[in-house]
Amino acid sequence: MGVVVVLNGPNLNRLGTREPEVYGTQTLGDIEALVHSRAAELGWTVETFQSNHEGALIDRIHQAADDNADGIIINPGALSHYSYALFDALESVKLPAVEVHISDIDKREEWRRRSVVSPACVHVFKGHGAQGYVMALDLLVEHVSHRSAVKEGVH
Ligand code: CA2
Repeated sequence: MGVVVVLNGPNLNRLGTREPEVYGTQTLGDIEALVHSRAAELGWTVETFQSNHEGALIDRIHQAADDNADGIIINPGALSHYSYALFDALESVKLPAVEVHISDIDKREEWRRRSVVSPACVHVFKGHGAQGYVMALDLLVEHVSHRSAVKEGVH
């Protein structure tokens, strides 16, 4: 049992409206429903938040730590490519975070290939579409459960 906060950055509220060849046809609501349903299967809870504002995302990361959440899944959108403030926020809270990109950013424009947020994350899923969020949840649950088992001396 645990709590994961799922964060989505700028423009991801527009998913499903344009560029289906890049981002698929699912809306952000569809993706959130998918993650909620996987979390329910695992007996975990998911809290979702989307913002087009860097500061609001940073505040939500701090809140996740203050609420003792177990981990963060984040698709920072284009902020991935330049927001050192988001990197610092993730580093400052020390919660395990998994970064998700719907598209394969390595195969797109040069400027999309680098994420400055990635070094603050335990893993990055790119190019798996909506399923990437489910993969991120599975990995986080595994990561957190393994860490508590090690702490308790169970191997
Ligand atoms: O592939 C991803 O998930 C991205 O994080 C999506 C961001 C993009 O800036 C990143 O480089 C990669 C943008 C997502 C929103 O863009 C839309 C474009 C058209 C229609 C709806 C959303």
